[in-house]
Amino acid sequence: MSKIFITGHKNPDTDSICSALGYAALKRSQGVEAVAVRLGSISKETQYALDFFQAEAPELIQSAEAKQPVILVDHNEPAQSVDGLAEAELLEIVDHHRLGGLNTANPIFVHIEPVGCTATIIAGMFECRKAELSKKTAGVLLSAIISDTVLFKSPTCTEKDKKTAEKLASIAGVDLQEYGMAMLKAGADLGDLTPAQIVRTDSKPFSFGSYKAIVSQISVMDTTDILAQKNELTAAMQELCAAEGYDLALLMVTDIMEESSELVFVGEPKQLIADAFGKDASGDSIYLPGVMSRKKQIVPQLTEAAAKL
Ligand SMILES: [Mn+2]
Repeated sequence: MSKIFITGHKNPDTDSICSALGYAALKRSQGVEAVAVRLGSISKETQYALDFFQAEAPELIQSAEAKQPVILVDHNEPAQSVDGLAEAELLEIVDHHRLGGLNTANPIFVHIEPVGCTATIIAGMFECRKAELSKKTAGVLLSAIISDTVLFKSPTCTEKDKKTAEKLASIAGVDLQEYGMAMLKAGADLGDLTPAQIVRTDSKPFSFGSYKAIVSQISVMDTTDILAQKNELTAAMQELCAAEGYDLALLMVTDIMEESSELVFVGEPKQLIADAFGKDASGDSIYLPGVMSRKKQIVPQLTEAAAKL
């Protein structure tokens, strides 16, 4: 069998990159030929984590060849996965998202658990398989947990994520709060990102009933600067819908400090957004206090509203 590719989702976030690296390290420690790959560019936050722990970024691939053995981490929806997945040989899924319509020819290993981060599951696998966790891998997995749980502030965060992060921080030799804030700050630096890049960086496609939507998220320490560009952002979102055939584009502008999101949107039906969040959605954005999680506080609400529309 050729080398197994372990990949996170398209437009990879820190969990998708770091869980792929961590799971590949675990597999290799068990004598399995596996390599982490990625389906898109590395974000500033992820780059900060990789640099800090001197880890190499996974190799970028465009698609999977037929029969290529593949393991999916941090996602399971084919629309978010590697092109060519249907013809590849899917071996395993390790994830913490909703199930999203995958069919397989053969029985496969699946570990899906509703915790805050895929890396939490993978750190647990190191423990139960009695594999040695290096400082580098511990740091990389820790970074994913900090990112996905927004340093434990996200409602997706569980006690298990926290406990795991504490253990990983002590192996990696970092102060959890200090390193965590520094990493989140690096990721929240918009720098020279254009509106088109902001909209595409951390974005995932979904189907809500018969509607095709793309839901993006950008997390910042202060939303003032980014919301000042709302018109440019909505223009970029209109373009994205036209180019890729989405009915709706939504962008969560998440304020890490305030623990809230401004949900910016374009497209139709706006009624779907109004119903999902119980707000007047006739404009181009709504304010959602306490909302930080796409997976738990945006996608299920839209899914449910679409079923009733
Ligand atoms: Mn994740």
